[in-house]
Amino acid sequence: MTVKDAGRAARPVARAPGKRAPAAEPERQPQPEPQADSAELIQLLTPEGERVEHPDYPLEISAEELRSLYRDLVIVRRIDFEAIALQRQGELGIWASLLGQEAAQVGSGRALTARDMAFPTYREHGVAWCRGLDPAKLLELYRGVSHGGWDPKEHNFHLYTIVIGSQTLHATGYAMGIQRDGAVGEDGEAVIVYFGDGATSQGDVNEAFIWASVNNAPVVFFCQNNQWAISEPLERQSRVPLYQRALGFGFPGVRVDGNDVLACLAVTRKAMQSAREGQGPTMIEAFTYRMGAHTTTDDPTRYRLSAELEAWKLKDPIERVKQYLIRSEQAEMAFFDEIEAEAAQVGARVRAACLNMQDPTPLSMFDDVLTAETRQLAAERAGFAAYLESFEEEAVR
Ligand SMILES: Cc1ncc(C[n+]2csc(CCOP(=O)(O)OP(=O)(O)O)c2C)c(N)n1
Ligand SMILES: [Mg+2]
Repeated sequence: MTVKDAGRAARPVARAPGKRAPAAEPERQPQPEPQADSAELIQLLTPEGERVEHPDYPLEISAEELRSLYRDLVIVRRIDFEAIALQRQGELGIWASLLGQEAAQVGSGRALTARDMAFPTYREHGVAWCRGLDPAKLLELYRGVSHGGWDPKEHNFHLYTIVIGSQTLHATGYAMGIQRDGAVGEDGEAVIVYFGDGATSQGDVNEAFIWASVNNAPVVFFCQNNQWAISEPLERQSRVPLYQRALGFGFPGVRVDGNDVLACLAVTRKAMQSAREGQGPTMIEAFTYRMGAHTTTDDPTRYRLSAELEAWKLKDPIERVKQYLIRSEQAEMAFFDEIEAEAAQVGARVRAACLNMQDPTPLSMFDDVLTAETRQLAAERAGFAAYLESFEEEAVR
């Protein structure tokens, strides 16, 4: 199905009041809005909850699987709400909300096999859930009681990465490792790496595209285009739709409705299978919207219009699955109540876990820095220990 994503009003380029345009910026002739062409958006479930077919992405899905996806979507939204509330109450230092991006994350996350490896940014709480990571682990990082340390091998879910786009290189290197281990082919494994629309402007991401392409690496580049990189709108990142970037690097790019969990599942499944079989990388642009603030320290009302938010509310990723389940009689009303109750329980568990987290001892920050301690690290540890002891002496005096 072809959906035109036309109609996005061109936004004026924001400049601080009184600031002159940089002299180096050339005068531009008016150009068409880069994202407003009739790019094909792959969709299997409309915002109204109608199932539609796509010839390239046939998807057989049982009622049970559908209900299970709905459960994931509701639970991850609940975890997110709980974390935002905890931050507001001073229990977390900061939180990066996934609100609006649940379908992109659950759809792609559920397309992975246990052996596939996922490399997230800092917002992939829904993917973490699908991989089986305890959500409390994510909160440890945002509470500042750990450096984000979980064992990536335990759930094949790598550590959160704050340095924008750098994980695309890690993922590509990992994928090249899979190749060299001979784990590509029938029953092969592959890598998925998540990044944002803003990240596509980073050198690291472009280098990763080149490496992955020329090495035919088994990696899927999953870009959640949530339309914003903090306060920078998409049109400040690209003059072409993001998925078309892949073509210039020599591998396929597809744009999927990022608020459609079924389309995200089908498109990611196909791309991962192709990577596992040795057919190289794919870029998936999940066209979605960041419904909340960039993080809890951000105020989006300062740079974007509420009308935009209102338009995206109508495309809610959870509501359309609910409507479809009801309409196609694949769930009773009691099911939705059960899921609500379960989500509330998960939320309560995450909250309790957060409140029970112990502060680490200051010296523990030197642990796990390197596999073997160097003289320099030992000296830094000793210096810091002496510094801490000086407070005790002061207290005695
Ligand atoms: C290399 C680097 N530059 C700048 C930042 C600051 N920063 C944090 S998030 C962000 C925006 C990222 O936007 P996008 O890639 O669209 O991801 P989103 O947050 O929208 O999911 C920036 C610039 C950073 N963390 N790392
Ligand atoms: Mg973004």
